[in-house]
Amino acid sequence: MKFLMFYVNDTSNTKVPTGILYLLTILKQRGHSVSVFDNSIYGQEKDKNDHDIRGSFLNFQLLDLRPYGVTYNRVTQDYVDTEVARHLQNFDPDIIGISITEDTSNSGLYFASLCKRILPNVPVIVGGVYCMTRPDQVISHESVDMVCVGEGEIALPTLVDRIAKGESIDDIQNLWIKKSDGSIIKNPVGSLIDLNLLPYPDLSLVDDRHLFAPFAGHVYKMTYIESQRGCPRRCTYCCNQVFLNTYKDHIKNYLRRKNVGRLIDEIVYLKNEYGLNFIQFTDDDFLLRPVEELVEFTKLYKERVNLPFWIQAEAWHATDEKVGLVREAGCVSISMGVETGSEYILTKIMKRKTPREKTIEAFRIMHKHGIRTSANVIIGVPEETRETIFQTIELIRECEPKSVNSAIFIPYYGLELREYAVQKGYLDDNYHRDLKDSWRAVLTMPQISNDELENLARTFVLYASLPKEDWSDIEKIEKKPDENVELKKILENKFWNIMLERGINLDIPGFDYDGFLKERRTELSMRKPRNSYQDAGHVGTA
Ligand code: B12
Ligand code: SF4
Repeated sequence: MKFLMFYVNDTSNTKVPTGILYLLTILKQRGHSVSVFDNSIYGQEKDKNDHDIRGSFLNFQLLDLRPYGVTYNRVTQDYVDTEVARHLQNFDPDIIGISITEDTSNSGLYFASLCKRILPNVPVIVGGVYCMTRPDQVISHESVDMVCVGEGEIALPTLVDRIAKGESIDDIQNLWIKKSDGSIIKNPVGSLIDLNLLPYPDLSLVDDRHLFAPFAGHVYKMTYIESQRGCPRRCTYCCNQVFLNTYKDHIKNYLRRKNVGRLIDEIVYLKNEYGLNFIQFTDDDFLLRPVEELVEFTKLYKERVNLPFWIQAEAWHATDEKVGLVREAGCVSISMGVETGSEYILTKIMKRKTPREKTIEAFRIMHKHGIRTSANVIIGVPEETRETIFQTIELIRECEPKSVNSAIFIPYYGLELREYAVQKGYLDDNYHRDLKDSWRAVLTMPQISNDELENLARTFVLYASLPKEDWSDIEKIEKKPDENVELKKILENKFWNIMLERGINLDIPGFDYDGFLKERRTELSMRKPRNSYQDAGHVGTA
């Protein structure tokens, strides 16, 4: 069978989409022919993409990725539509899959309509996290035939195999199926996949621009590795709630991890096959692994992989012993959710159980081990006030991370905090996240306006990093940015000097940066030009 997958990614937020790759690799291994239509490379939303906005929030220094071949074509929707039609004609798929998040669901469903217009008899299946929160909305779309309401690694290959054999597909777990009379079969979610049984992702299936990404001031050739899936906690603003609710009948098996030996084999394979020189783990909390496993991981990773890597961790598990182990293995940077400095917001609104002292201690430990740290905060949750935001600023000042990511709360479907916002009248029950809202505050709360929230998000890192004597000037650029352009430049310069001194960027000792770029340039010079359209270029993030 020929399976075509749409990777709907309008913001050109690159990096390898792990889940989709698992699905395609499994299908390919089963003898099916697979192809990807990836709209990341068209840069349709490039005037205001996440990278640029986060760069303007001073979350990191923007880097020019063009020398590494990471360029995009700024094109119109008509152009993309023609490309889709050409792809459909050339590949002539038997089944079409579309992967969406809430933000990209409008685009994804637009592609579904386009496919149906061109190939009306080819079934369309839609999957991705949004389908776990609003399967009814997705299946009701006239161009959608099936929705994957859970993990896809068993459901999708079963579907494709059965269609190939002409067998019934009506009882496949995790799938909702629309029948010709319009009725819908809603199969329950089945058991969770054992991560050890997954194939090594076939990175050749995605455009190699997804592999060249910036980190802390340099570009590396990297991929995401999923060593663990799930999180045991239930913070009210986090997508893990969606997964836990979806799999409420399988909760005991929800949090899974790959065996260390299996994990190392996969990384060694990917390193050798694709010439990777950096690894990022997607795990929500890499340090959840018990110490014995981290000891084994450290030994094998050093011996067999020996590449710098980045993880995310939760303060509870960032103990001296665990941080020391991953540091020894080659971990250069840890990203940690600090979220808020307000005790009330933390415990009552976010329902997070990590006390502020624990967070401060975790940063102290990570710095002691020479790890570059990055702190993530969320502002604008229900009941947030200017005062609670300044409590967060104070906490960040105490933690002294090397970089700070300030985000505004997004009320995605399926989150407890969204329900709360609706109940309190802060959010319209029909609110649906769209990319046009990127980095916008969307709740309507009496105690703080959205303008104030957005202005604070934009200046958050200045408040959190510059000496307090600068705060009155920061307030001027927070409140009247247009009238204080020069002042903004001066403060931003001062900020970069402080952060560069503190270590926002990182030179990995012994890494041959010049050699790597030269090698990439040679590789690119031997390639045929990608196409004749305007090369808009791209700046990326760390
Ligand atoms: C790594 C990551 C990225 C990477 C890779 C993206 C990717 N698609 O893999 C990058 C940096 C590119 C990225 C970008 C974005 N991300 Co992101 N990302 C993640 C993260 C941390 C892990 C994703 C992952 O690997 N999960 C594990 C895999 C196995 O699960 P999965 O991708 O959902 O796929 C499984 C199923 O959903 C299903 N499935 C998926 N697609 C399809 C398609 C078909 C046909 C079928 C049958 C099944 C199926 O099968 C897969 C295997 O089981 C998640 C959080 C999380 N824990 O999931 C956020 C998350 C998915 N991202 C999110 C968002 C918002 C975005 C962006 C919109 C951000 C932006 N404004 O640019 C873009 C959109 C990109 C896109 N179109 O996917 C949100 C989505 C929220 C929501 N409710 O919709 C999440 C949940 C985080 C959050 N804030 O809550 N992201
Ligand atoms: S600890 Fe992190 S990953 Fe886990 S539920 Fe809370 S926010 Fe989500």
